[in-house]
Amino acid sequence: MRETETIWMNGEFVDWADAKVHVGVHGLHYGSGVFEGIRCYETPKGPSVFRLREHLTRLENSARLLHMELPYSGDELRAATHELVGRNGLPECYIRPFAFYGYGELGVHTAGNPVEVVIMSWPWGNYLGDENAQSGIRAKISSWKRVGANTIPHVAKATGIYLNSMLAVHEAQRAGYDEAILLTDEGYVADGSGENIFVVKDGKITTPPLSTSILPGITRETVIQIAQDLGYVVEEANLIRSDLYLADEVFMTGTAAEVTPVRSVDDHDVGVGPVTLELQREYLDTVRGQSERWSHWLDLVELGDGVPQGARAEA
Ligand code: PPE
Repeated sequence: MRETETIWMNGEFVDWADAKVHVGVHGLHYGSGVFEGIRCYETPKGPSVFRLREHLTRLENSARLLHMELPYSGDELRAATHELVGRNGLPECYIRPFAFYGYGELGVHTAGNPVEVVIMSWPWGNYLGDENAQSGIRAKISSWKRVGANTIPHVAKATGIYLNSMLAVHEAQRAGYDEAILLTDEGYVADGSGENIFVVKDGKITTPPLSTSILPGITRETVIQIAQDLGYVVEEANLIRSDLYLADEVFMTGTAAEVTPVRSVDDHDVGVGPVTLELQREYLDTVRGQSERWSHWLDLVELGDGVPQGARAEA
């Protein structure tokens, strides 16, 4: 992780090195936290956080699903995010808001523990590797099943749930693959360890529905809208592993992974295809403010006086 200047921690900016917690925090022992992954991109109008409000709404929903009361409103977290990006001075960065039960009582029940909230930002390239974003990744179906909807609410981006992803990606990489694809207990395709999945077959695009225990990805929803706008038919439907093997194209989406082609699944070559590359190009144009149609998704970072940073730099 590349360190930056400052971290927003419980309402204050602290130096990167000082953003510490005690080893007794509840979240560390039981994975009782919720988080977000967001990206800020450089656009012609200045640094712009992509779909910040949607990410903060998902953070609030994740907290609600855990009966966790966030001590800050979405507007406060949005302002803090803007200020953090401005202070760290990085026009392109990854942003990680994170809320967890802090120090107070140990024991699985969370009573007696304050909710702590932090926001970090740092530079982060493509999750699956910048080269893989062009040439595609090799994926493997995991022997670990995606946690079911009645095990942990998968709609929540909760920290503890990521043990499921960690086990899957470790297994895949130990076997020489780049990324894991998890199936549900029933055998339907769910998501990658940190990405949603799409299949292209005969010009039609299909992605698993929310009922397959996926995280409701904001990039997933973004790519569905962009694809429909380009005239593609996009369907949310159950997929089985053979659909991946026989696909014309497979790709993954995520804030960190952006749009990444999958070139093989379990050694069945799929190849990197034109639909994936077109959607990847359109997605990157959109997040970097090159597409008027979707400019409402860009949340321009403003400095304290309300002047967008880019405008100030030009002045
Ligand atoms: N599924 C999972 C399991 C997941 O973790 C992510 C995000 C997605 C789908 C895509 O969601 P969205 O980013 O809203 O399009 N994974 C984050 C990286 C996880 C990590 O910290 O590592 C991310 O992309 O930020």
